[in-house]
Amino acid sequence: MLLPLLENLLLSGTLSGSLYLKKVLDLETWDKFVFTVIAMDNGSPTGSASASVIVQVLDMNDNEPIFSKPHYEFTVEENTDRGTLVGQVIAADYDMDMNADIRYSLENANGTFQINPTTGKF
Ligand SMILES: [Ca+2]
Ligand SMILES: [Ca+2]
Repeated sequence: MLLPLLENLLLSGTLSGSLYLKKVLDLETWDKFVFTVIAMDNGSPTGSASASVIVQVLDMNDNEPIFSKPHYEFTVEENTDRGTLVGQVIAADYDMDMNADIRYSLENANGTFQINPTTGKF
């Protein structure tokens, strides 16, 4: 998402021209800021110049994966062949790239089931 004008989030120091954060940024809300910086002198007539600024927000791993449901229930008949698909679980993560890469694994499955670490099928 792109926020074209940003008056209350970043502050330009009057003399130094340094930019400081006024608020904590969240990439999942805004990932890029585009705005214009204006420099003015005190002469008469006043002279001014402008420059465009782009600030790209980098991702941190601040979101946990979330399953599509808190509880899954599947059925499987006895004597079903090994390797038969029993079900699939799906989780999503609001971060980006590596921070959103999800790997599935099983706990307490006693070796009876195996899960595909990338698809969630088991
Ligand atoms: Ca994450
Ligand atoms: Ca993030």
